[in-house]
Amino acid sequence: MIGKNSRVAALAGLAAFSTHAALAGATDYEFQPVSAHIKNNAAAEVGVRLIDKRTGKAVPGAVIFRTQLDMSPDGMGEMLAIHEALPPGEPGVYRYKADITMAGNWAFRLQAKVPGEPETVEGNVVFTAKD
Ligand SMILES: [Cu+2]
Repeated sequence: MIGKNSRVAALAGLAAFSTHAALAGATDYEFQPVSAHIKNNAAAEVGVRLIDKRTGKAVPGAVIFRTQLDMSPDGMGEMLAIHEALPPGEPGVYRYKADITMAGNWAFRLQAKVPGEPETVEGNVVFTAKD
């Protein structure tokens, strides 16, 4: 029994280390709002800039493969907004057209693959919608 418990402990330690190592890479990047204020209408433009925090520079070429826009900052995490990607413009800036149906604070959650970074980069950017 002692041997089995030791093995479990060793595996748990390895898992903790792996998680830490993964965060060290992905957290070099940050999604920031182009403008934290958006319109409260059916064609609101939601823009994020992906920054490499080590250089302060915008990062082009990221593949954003999962997004969700919800009102979790105002306690309405189940309230979602439909959105679609807009064509690329300024390098390192990723824009979406969103159907915003309520004034207040919206969280834009992203998961992305970034060139040269094996780990998935995640973002959670809060926007405030006003009439
Ligand atoms: Cu709401």
